[in-house]
Amino acid sequence: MTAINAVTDFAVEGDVGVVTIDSPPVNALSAEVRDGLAAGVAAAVADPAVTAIVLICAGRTFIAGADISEFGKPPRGMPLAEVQEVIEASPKPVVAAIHGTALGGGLEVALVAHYRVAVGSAKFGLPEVKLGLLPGAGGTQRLPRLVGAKMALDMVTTGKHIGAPAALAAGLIDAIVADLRAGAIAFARDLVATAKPLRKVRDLPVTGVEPGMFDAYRAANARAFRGFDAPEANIKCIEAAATLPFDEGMAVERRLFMGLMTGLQSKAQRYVFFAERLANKIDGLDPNAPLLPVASVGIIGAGTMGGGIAMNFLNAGVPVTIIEMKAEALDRGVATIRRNYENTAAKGRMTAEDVAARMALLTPSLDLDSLSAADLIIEAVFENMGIKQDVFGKLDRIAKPGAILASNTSYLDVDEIATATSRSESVLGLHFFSPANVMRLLEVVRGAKTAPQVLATAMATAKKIGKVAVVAGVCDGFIGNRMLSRRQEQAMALIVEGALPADVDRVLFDFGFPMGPFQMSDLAGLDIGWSAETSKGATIRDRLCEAGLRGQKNGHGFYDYDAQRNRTPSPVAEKIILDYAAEKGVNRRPIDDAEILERCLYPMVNEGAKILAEGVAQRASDIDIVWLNGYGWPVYRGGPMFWADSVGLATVADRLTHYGIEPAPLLTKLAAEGKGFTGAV
Ligand code: 3H9
Repeated sequence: MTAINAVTDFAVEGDVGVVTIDSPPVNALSAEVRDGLAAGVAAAVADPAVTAIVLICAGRTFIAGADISEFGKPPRGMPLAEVQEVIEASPKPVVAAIHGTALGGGLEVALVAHYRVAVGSAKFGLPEVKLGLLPGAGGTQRLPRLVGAKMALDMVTTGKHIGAPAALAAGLIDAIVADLRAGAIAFARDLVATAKPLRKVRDLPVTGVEPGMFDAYRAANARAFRGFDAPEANIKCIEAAATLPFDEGMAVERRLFMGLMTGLQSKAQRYVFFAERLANKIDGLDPNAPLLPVASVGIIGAGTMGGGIAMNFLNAGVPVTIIEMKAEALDRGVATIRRNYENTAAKGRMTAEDVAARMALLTPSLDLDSLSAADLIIEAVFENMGIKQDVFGKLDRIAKPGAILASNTSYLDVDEIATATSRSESVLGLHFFSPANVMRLLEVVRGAKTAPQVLATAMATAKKIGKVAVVAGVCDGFIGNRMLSRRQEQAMALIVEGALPADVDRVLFDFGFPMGPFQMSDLAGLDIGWSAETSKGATIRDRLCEAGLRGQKNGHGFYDYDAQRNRTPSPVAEKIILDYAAEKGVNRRPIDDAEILERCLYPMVNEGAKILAEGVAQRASDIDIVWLNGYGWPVYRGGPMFWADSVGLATVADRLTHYGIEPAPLLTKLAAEGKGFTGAV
């Protein structure tokens, strides 16, 4: 075996040259990997003993893509296109041997090999669209030549991975082997023995092209692609592959790739990729410290929240005991969980056995004592300090020593809840977002006394159940809801001063949110936390509820809803708003879209600055991850803090002052220094 460079080895096995890349963690195409690949293949070509070449990777995966951390930096090493040229032009057949994930530039390297073999567990994808990009190393031109135009469209616009069996059926790979190295070498030898041609994907025709297919695809996916630049650029590339000679298609791909690469959307999406991974890291905590076991979970409350939380654990194979006070509520909760699973099964996304296996992990109980053996207990009862403290006091007596005691509170003081126990070190908040089995975000609320091991275990557990977890400190509403409150205040003020709910919602929808604040209120229910007995008609919300408007659930809220949930502005709500404004002596005025946007979003950024300065969030990017995963902030705008950086903090501070809101000290300071929150723009 010869070392080609620090990450590449070359060995000759009989008559087959094996080039091995070993660049942890994911063999991304760094300058060293690119140089090593080219030099390794060149060495194999030059070696007279070698008749065929295998490209293989050590570690957990084949090449997982370009090295994203190199993007935007001065170029080093051999350009990928030249490396690919060396491989494709090899006079000896090159076989890519794939395990783990062949993604992005990694798959594009495999596509210039003459043949591809993989183990059965390997996965393939061109996920560049998720980074606001397109496969810029010939992926859009070569993939449709193997799998056809339709499947290529799906793969590049969604970024989804496909498994080895599907890849084999589609022609993306040529064989599935049990032992990767031995199987690939045998495959390569067989190519030579049977004198198979050097098969260059670029020379194949694109199959499956149908008239009108590209426009039909655009129309069918318009909703999913709304606001994003990259899906359209990806479609244009596949269209070019279908209609132009290979080299011209490559030129289109290169041009569109550069356009995306230099744009703000891709910058935002690449930032999000790393931000998501960073959120899992806790400052000052040893990532290798041992964790507590979480082999069984108790959940108190079988309502919408408790049931949704339970499903996360059942899905991950963790047994759950779920508690209610009354048999009727318990039965209802369990029936809802079952119905949710059965609906999923009816859509073909789960088998009847999967449903049965999950339900078998669920133990309903009316007795809090049955949580005595649980490793993690999550309380999801009514949002009231007295009730929560009562539950935690009981848990203190029941739970085994070392059990983690978590509250799903969305606003309350976790430290105050913890005082009901004699073990504050075991208490923390786990704030799930509704519907808890669907939403990816989990705010992990660190109390003043929460033990580091408890916190680290909560973060690891979140990852296990597929959540994106962000650590938050104790404060009213933590990171997400605390910022949301600022937006709500402004949205309500705007409709008093002259805008209508539909104006505010439209502006935020156009910005990229899935819905605006008034649609969101209607969806959640206007009467959450409202009661007829105590209502004083002091707010617009009180008055809407007093008039019987409850939101989507009774068909009337800020909007009226028909049976298909289509909405039209409610004249009743509008009259209530106008009367309220008149009563307060407000002279309503026209409010333009720019003001709506600035007043809804800049105060949130301002609150984010306070959250950061107080240490409630560890870093600005964590705040962005909360808003991206919990509240539908458009990913191509990177989150509120990244977005504020892209607008310029001096502008944000000026406009806040203009609207009579005092900029937070951190915002003022960074603006004066010409800096941003994230350092990423
Ligand atoms: C591309 O290829 C463009 C070309 O078309 C055009 C070129 C001209 N680069 O996710 P994990 C790091 S665009 C740099 O926790 P997992 C990651 O930050 C690229 N670093 O592991 C993390 O670091 P740390 C297209 C990368 O097992 C560590 O590796 N490719 C890259 O859950 C482990 O990552 C993609 O978009 C990278 N490409 O999942 C694939 N990838 O430990 C992106 C990972 O310091 N990657 N890192 O936090 C993935 O989807 C997942 O990482 C993967 C492994 C499935 C591979």
